[in-house]
Amino acid sequence: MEKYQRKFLERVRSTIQNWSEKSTISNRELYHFLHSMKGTALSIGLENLTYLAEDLLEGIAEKVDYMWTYDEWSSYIKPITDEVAVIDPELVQEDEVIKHHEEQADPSTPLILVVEDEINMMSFLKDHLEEHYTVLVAASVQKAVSIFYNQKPDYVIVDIYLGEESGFELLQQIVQKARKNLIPTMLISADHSTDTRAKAYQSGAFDFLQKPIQPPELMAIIANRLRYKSIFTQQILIDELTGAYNRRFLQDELERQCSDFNRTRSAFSVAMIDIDRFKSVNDTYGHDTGDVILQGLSSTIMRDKRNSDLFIRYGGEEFTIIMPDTNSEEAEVLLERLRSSFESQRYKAGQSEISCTFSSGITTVQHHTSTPEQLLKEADIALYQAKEKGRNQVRQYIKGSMVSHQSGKDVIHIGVIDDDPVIHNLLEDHLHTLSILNYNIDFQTFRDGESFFESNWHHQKGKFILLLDGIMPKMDGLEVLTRLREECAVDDFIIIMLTGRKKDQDIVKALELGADDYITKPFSVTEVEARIRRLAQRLLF
Ligand code: GH3
Ligand code: MG
Repeated sequence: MEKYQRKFLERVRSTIQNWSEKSTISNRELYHFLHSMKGTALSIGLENLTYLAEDLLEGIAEKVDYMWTYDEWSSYIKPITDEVAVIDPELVQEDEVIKHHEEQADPSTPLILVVEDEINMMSFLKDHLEEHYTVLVAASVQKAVSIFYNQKPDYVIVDIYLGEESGFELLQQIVQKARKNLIPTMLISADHSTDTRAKAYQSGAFDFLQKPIQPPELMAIIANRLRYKSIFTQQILIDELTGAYNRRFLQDELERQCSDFNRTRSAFSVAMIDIDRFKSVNDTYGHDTGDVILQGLSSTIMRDKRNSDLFIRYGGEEFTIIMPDTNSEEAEVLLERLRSSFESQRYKAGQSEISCTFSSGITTVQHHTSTPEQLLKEADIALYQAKEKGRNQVRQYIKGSMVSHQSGKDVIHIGVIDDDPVIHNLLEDHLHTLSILNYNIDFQTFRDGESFFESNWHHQKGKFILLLDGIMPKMDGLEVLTRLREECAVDDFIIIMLTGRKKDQDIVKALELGADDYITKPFSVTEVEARIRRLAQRLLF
């Protein structure tokens, strides 16, 4: 941490030095200097500077077009220069540095989606919920629907009043899926008339909470629902939408098969199936049509598979088939038959008829040491080779083969756009060694939006996590978001805004423009790391 402090202080000194060489500096420069100090200093253990910067910022907000003379600015920031002069970085103890509580990066932490367009309420809910849960926020119905389908939250809180839109509109769009997947929803509103409450429950909301919200009540309701949901889902082994077995069943069954193999030596095979370009089906025809195709795939396979084969929904549009007593050739014949059968199906999508294909990877047990995890990984490698070779095909896993690093899903790109090099170093040191399952991390930092877009980094294949500073001199965070949305599929991105102010109106704009979350500066790196880890797990499955 000393390293960051030194770098930070060096930069502060050099800015002050540069200013001394000019006759005046703009208010914008001064604002930016203080704002960035406020955002960074606490994260690297220089909390006094954060507090000083915070106080000084308040005094200059109104002087928008003001030019500061040397005497003016140097006396204005004197508390900071005095503080810098007394800091001896060597005296700072490493363990004093992380001020915030450390979160455990546990991907099983429930995910709560908060749909709210009013920033004070949003940050109030987020602060309380984040003590126990991972939280994603959406400020519009459209963004909420997309998070709902892509991130699969465990609980959804919706404000009835969403500016031009209404929470009821959102509920209408997600209620069926929420019921099927046992995702409880809560409506919140200042209007708690009997009519409104009755309408909330009739629309499918499980809970209704009246504003002002009392956190203990909110937390108790959610904890209750999640406990109930978890007991309930533990007992169900069938996926509601497709009728296939669910993932819980998969783990138990694979363990059973592996131990059977150790006794009997009778080969068995495992196939992974993934629908091709399924995202574009959803994007073009809507999620309801997507669901019809998932059900169609399921009924095709249930009809054509052999009785002893076990068909499981692995997650999203990925399925697994366990084929007992089946060698690799037999497995390939079966999967080829299923592939061609699915390919020939037609589904109604509005006025037109569409068809879909899938790709599949197969592995066959050869060693008594095979574990469920290993088998799934092998089938997955073969699956991605099938995708790479052009999709709509079945591939066998060949021992020792690896997915090449350019092949899409095995790389997670983590990018930081922030004009503060100290933030770069700090995040880079912590994040470039981050390991998320078997994925490679590509870590990149950018000083501003312009260099980000020039680099074309965002046009690579794969999934992206982007940490985006809200205020930057050249192209601010909102401009970056707008342009990003025009240029690529933001669904492959998780965008986290880094913001200096908790109740910043720009947060709402950022969320409307496609950001998924925000973190207030100063932040703790461990907290950022935990957040990234959790969101990445969700992005990948
Ligand atoms: P690829 O050929 O590389 O597999 O492309 P893809 O578009 O199928 O892959 P990607 O993983 O990008 O997209 C999968 C999509 O599946 C994203 C998600 O919205 C959608 N999805 C996951 N679960 C469900 C679901 O239960 N219903 C619907 N309708 N869509 C789902
Ligand atoms: Mg797919």
